[in-house]
Amino acid sequence: GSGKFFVGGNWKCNGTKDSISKLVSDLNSSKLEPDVDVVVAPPFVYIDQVKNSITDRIEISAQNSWVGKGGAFTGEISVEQLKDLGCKWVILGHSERRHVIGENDEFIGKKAAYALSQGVGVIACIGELLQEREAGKTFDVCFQQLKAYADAVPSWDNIVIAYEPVWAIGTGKVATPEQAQEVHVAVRDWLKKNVSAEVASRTRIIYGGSVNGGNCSELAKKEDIDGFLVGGASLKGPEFAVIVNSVT
Ligand code: G2H
Repeated sequence: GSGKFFVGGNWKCNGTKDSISKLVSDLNSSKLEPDVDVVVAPPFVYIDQVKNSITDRIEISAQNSWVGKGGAFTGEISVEQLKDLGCKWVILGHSERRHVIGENDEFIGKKAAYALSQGVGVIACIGELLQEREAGKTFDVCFQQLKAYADAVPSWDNIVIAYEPVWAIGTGKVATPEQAQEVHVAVRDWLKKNVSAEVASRTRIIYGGSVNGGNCSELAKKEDIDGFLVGGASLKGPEFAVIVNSVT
């Protein structure tokens, strides 16, 4: 794989002050392999609580950010505010934001560029719908989403790509290691042809979609799987630790 193994926990819209306090204490007491970047993405309203109680070993990500500088944008959260709370990362282009909220490629690309301009790393999600996979369009869809990032960002230094096939998200239907590896290789080739060989070899490409403590180690063995973005299984501290420790 490329670079340091990277495991993110995307808590999505889950948790209460109490459940998050328990999760943080479970994470603080779990043994995590040293050679892994570990990141958790709490809901905005709990970021401060988490940052103030979690070990420095684990970095904080937001699940979304506003597309530019803060101001009169009711209900939005700016990158500046995320930085103020100690966030190092933001997840952008998640399928739930693309397909439930309706964010498009161009808007997501602009968000990525703005976050990077403020020094916040981007977990840049891509992935095809089931009907797109069945129509043989998996690579086309992923490449189009990648191109939107590439057109917008000045550098790939602070980007991790998360391949998350939409049919595998929250469904319990994980991609096989071969299915994930096939797309990861294609993404790396795309970067090589369209960005640079250096960016292609250095950029981490992580897999997301129903990763759990039972399926992570087979996936982690694949050459081009450089880590995971974990949803449901990241809400359980001990299971998340198993996934972090699946680094090979
Ligand atoms: C994919 C993933 C985390 P889950 O969205 O981003 O969620 O692991 O629940 O499928």
